[in-house]
Amino acid sequence: MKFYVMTLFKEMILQGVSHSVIKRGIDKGLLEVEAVDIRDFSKDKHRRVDDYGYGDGVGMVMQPQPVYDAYMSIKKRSAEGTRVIYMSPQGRVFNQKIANELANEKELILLCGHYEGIDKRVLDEIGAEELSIGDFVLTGGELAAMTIIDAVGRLIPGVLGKEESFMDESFSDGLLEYPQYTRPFDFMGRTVPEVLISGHHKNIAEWKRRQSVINTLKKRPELLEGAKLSEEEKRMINELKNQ
Ligand code: 4GT
Repeated sequence: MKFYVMTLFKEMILQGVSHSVIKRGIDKGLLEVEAVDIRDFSKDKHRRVDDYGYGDGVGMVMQPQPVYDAYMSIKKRSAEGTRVIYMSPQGRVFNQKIANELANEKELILLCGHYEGIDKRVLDEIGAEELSIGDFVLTGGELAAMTIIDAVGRLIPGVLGKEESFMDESFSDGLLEYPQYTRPFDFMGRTVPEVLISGHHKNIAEWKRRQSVINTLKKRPELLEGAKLSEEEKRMINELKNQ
């Protein structure tokens, strides 16, 4: 999968994808991230890409022409129908379901704004969809774009190792993870739950599932609405709720 990132801060994007799992995905040829500097498309002698907002003149807005020209430079060499996603707090709020949906795309163009944002006319002209990573304000879209690349990139087959992708199946049913433990068995008098060292695989699987349900009920009860639960698990939740 290829991500084009339109940005004023290429180094931030390239640095952000040069570690760990995503870097390995790139090295294996499964992922590609190309950062395109919007400033390279400025026609201004000082390479400016922003100007005062119309109206009260408060705040700086990114001008349409450099964004349009940067987009066209990508469009002519990208796959037909490639979606353009403008990272914006006004967008649909990103979640695992959207990550799965985006992982089916061959290529994506992620557009990052700065200052007060980008002139609305160019967003309309290039058919940009808006996507938010949560209800808070950032100084630029780059951290949001990097979040999308990370969450979507790790879903591309082969990007995660065998062990890592096995682990992942537990969030896909809409529950939070169970708690994790590693050596030593005793850390400052706190020991690991006995079932985990029992070697009894069926009991371990049941314990993990139960812990996931308990964790979700305690920390994010609203997630249980959309979770895939057995009749027994539904009974268990009602019991826990009444305790
Ligand atoms: C928040 C988000 C985002 C911003 C988010 C345009 C100028 C938007 C600055 C940018 N803030 N981008 N994608 N919650 N700020 O996703």
